[in-house]
Amino acid sequence: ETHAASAPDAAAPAAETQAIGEDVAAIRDLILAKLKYSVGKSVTAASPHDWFVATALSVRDKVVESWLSSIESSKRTGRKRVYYLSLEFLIGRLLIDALTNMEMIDETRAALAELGVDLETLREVEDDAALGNGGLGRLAACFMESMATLSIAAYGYGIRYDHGLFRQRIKNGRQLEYPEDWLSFGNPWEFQRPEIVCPIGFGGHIDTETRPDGELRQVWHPGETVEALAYDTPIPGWRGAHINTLRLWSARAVDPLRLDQFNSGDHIGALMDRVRAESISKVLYPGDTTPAGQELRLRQEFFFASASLQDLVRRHISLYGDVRTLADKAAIQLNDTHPAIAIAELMHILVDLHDIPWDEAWAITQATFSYTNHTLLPEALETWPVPLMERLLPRHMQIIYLINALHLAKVSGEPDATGHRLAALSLIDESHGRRVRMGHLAFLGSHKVNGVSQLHSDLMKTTVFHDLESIAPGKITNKTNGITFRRWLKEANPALTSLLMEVVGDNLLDNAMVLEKVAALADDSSFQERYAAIRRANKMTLARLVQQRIGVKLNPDALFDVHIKRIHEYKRQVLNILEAVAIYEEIRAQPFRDWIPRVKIFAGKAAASYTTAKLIIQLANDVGKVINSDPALRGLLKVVFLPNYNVSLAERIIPAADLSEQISTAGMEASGTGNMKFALNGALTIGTLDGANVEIMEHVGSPNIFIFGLTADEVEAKRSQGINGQDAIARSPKLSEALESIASGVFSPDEPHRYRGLVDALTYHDFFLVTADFDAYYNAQRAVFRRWRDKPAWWRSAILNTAHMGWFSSDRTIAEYAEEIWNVPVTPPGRK
Ligand code: F55
Repeated sequence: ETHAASAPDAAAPAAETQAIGEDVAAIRDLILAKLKYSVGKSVTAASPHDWFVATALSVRDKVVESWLSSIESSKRTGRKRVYYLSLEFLIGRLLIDALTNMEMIDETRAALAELGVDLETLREVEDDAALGNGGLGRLAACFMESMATLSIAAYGYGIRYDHGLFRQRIKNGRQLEYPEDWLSFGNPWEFQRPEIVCPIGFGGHIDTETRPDGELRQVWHPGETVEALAYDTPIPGWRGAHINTLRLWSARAVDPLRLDQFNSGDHIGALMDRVRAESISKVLYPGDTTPAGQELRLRQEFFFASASLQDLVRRHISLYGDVRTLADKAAIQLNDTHPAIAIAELMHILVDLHDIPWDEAWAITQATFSYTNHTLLPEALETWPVPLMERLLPRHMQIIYLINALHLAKVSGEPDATGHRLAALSLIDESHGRRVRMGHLAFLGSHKVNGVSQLHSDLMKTTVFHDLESIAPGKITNKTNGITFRRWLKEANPALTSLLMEVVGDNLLDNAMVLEKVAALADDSSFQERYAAIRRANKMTLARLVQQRIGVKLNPDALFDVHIKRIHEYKRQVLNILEAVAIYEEIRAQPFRDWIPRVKIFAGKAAASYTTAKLIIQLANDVGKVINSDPALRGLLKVVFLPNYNVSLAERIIPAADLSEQISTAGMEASGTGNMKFALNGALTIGTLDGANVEIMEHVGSPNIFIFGLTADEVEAKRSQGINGQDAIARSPKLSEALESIASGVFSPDEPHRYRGLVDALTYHDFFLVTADFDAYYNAQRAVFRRWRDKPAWWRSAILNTAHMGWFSSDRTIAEYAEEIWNVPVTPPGRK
């Protein structure tokens, strides 16, 4: 050691190797000890899963070491804490993530190799934590990582679902849903906290009592109580400098056996109560965009909001002794409206349990909360029927009425306070039965409200929040989404990351903006070659996976054109399929033109109840089946649908993509985050001017992205003239032919009319403007082909995409939330 310090040039490498050698031996011994004493297996009997658990527990030890210091230091410094409330955390796998952030991955790989174990095998046996539907849940996971990276004292609060998002299988081209069971082999990352138990009430009645000071107090006596049990998972930030806690709640019946009832003979009744209580955390609601609207969902929302608020208020009081300083020491971020009932719960806690006067309680609440909106789709805005709220949460419904009365009283004095305006501003929607507007509640109870891309935040002000914005100008701000580069660059694409680090230095993951330095090499042919070789290798790996999973052989030199995300009409997978069908017919007509070999890759889940989305999955599979087996194509076009899209599959697909499909109807995709993952890894985007695509274009430069189609304004104008597709179809022979072959059963010979309804809808009622955008999309795809033929031009564009994506790091997004919404300091990571 001393020798290395005095003679750094010659001796340093040897000393470093020796240090690593010692680390490797220590890690190897720790893994062996975990295998023996914590897993209870010998080296000879251990399965890959046993090795995974032993390795996870060994890195967890290092994580815990730092975790306890982080908790201690947050306490000592009295730092303001951030609470991220989300019904979803779409985490995926944690082994490689923890090893990466603790900077132990190379040593651990070597230690396992000494034991004859391959780290990549262990990576694959970990179940994804799929506690989310899509972008909203994945954003929460990226934010947890960036908050730790920036040393923000943050807690994630959510539900520990026994079953995450359903597993998807494809049978005869159709989606089947199977229960997901991520906990069946145990979860080595979490710590149960049996001492942290919060009682959660439902139903019952309210008594009015007189306080000693003569004031009245409302006392809620719930008719039913469920317990929330805490499970903590440490979330390490980059370089392990700071570790935060993800606290997930599991529901338990108050007295699981109710021996009195058992003894009195009603054991069925006792078990029913137990099942009812514990069903709250059984399963993630699988609808994205459309809210579920069922009682169980409202019970989930209140269960976790109440547990989290009780927990953080208790922590605040134990640290600072007075609940009235909450807003100085806590910022609570609502991930969409799903946890918005927390606003009424905090008012209940402050007013009913701590005797704080209403106005003061409301000021504390507004100063503490902020709300992120993720969608403008009217059918996706969460509302709850007043009668359901009155039955399940009678006191909270009273509180909401009072918030509304005071709010409407304030605005009704203004000169423009028409009945129409007051109806638009009210917390209660009276238009189809009386319903509580959770977006309005979240807006009123927060000091800041944000959208997730510039376009989306702008549209919030002119559409759903127009009236509310007028009474609180400046409350709506923009926080364009981001992604964590640790997972979506280093862990998913280690080879590319190493190449980039050679250019920009090894602080790439500390400060993503250094990526800009790569732009200087965009035309460097030897750099282009190395960049392209990495893509080629990633495509080979993906091709092997596709062969294994669905038995289709892919040509790694083909253009990999990728469309992966939840299946939804607004995301327009149908537009992409139509282009595939059009090209299929052209290749058959002129098989010997110089076609560009291309693979269309689809993946994504449809909500089980979303019939049209499921039909779109079937269409993709049916089209693939015909195209992939047509010898006339000589392999020039393949269409594959990869089943069971999830985080870990995305990590395989994205680094192998040449083209990224981001083709939503403009104005409908709030942001998108997959778009960022692709562009960072150097896929070119074909996309509409929607969500964050607009900002991606501004950063990567319009020559390096293929933008097409109607803008959000044009979509609005077009819709106001009618959404009949007949004119667009009549004007486009390629589109009419493609629609005709789908409608006539070319791809569904066993049931020729299977897609009649779908084609009729596009023809007569094309709300998502697929037909209106078809020609523009088709032409944009031809521009992609022309770029692909010019290989130096293609790789130049790809490299410039990577180079200019630094701004989309979730570290940047979180730094903006910290500064402009939470008022907490950030400490960027750096080399120790
Ligand atoms: C889940 C449950 C309900 Cl009830 C409603 C919506 C969802 C959901 O998953 N929404 C979702 O993923 N929204 C997406 O959020 C992303 C992160 O902000 C955006 O990038 C994306 O545009 C948006 O659709």
